[in-house]
Amino acid sequence: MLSKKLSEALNAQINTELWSAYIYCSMSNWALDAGYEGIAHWFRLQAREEQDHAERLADYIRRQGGKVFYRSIADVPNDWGSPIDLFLDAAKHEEMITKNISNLMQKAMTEGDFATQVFLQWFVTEQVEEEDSLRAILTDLRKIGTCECGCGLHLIDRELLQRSK
Ligand code: OFO
Repeated sequence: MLSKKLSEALNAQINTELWSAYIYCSMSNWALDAGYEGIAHWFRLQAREEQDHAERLADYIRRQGGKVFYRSIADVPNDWGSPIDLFLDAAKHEEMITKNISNLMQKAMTEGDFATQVFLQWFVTEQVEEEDSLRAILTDLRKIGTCECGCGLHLIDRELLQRSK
């Protein structure tokens, strides 16, 4: 059984995950408009992942006797200067999500709620993966920073098109 406080905090995280999905949809849309098919595809899959995260949280709240609430989602940005700006924003966003997950874990520990700690462990691991994959893309983008013909960016875009899940 979830405490009211933890149930509210997990519900807030559902909203943040759906907001993340909304941000990544917007990033995908920007990339499509800018002609980066692979980047658009990568962010579209990322948006789906965030929706899955929200569902995972909702299922857990229900299974623990809590009530799920879907609240309004905040506006998201729609414009970026370049692919590197886009990924820098995404990396910053994921760092913020990691802090949120740590705060949730801290709350569960303070309450001695072991089930929620075990549940949140999956998110802790997931955040390591998400931050790492964004860092890897940013490293590649920085490496081609001096390439003026645009072929490096084209290759990265093609590579991102290969993402399958
Ligand atoms: Fe991108 O992370 Fe959800 O949790």
